[in-house]
Amino acid sequence: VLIGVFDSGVGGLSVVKQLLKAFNSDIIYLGDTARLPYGTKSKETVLKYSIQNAEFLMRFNVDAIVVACNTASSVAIDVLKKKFNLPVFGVIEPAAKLAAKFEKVCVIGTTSTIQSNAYPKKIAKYNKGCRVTQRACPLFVPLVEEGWIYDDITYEVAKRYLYDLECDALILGCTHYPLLREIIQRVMGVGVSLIDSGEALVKGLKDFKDLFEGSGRLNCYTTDSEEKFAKLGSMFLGKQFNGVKLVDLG
Ligand code: DGN
Repeated sequence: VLIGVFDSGVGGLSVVKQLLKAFNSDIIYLGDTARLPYGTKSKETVLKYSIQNAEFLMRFNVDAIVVACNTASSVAIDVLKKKFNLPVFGVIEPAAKLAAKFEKVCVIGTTSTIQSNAYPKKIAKYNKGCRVTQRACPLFVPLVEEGWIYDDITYEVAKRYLYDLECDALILGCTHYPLLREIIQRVMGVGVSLIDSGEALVKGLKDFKDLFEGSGRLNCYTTDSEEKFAKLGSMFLGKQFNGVKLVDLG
């Protein structure tokens, strides 16, 4: 059984890390680094890229596709589910379902994810009375990619974005944000539950064990520099890896 996973770049490897930990899945990963960031692009563009990414993964006869990117999940999941005749899993619904148990929820993500309203819509499906506040935090992505994870500047940026948010639970609605978990928790206070969208997705896959259990093989493809992918990627995966291949999606 082979799982295809894609993201706009290396961030989705934080989801791969969880999949390997929970199921030791066999994975083909595509990071579309040549065309990132998706978070600032239009819905139409992100949709087009998402379909191309899924078509690339289909070439490997994958048995399921995981959209490990919040931006792509928010705009493309329904189309992908209709277009491809296999199970397609995204990161929005599982996190929304967890968040719906709370009264006051905040969602942070890229500009496109927030503008799509994908999280509030899904949360309302599970709990109409839940009050949802959203905030785009676009600077978090480059800060993480710079490796400024435990940095005073990142802390100041987090304060600026989050200081006035009040909630019981906060969704980390972007692949990069779990790496800033400590700083975000410090700003929000210990009383706020942080929901990691990748972690929520993997928890929800317990019912699909047969599909996801494997022997932990990971093959990565990138649409831009292999070196950069490997270097940045190891930060998200939590370990070194080699054998990244370059692919041209046209
Ligand atoms: N992977 C994207 C997301 O989860 O929304 C973040 C990276 C980006 O495209 N800006």
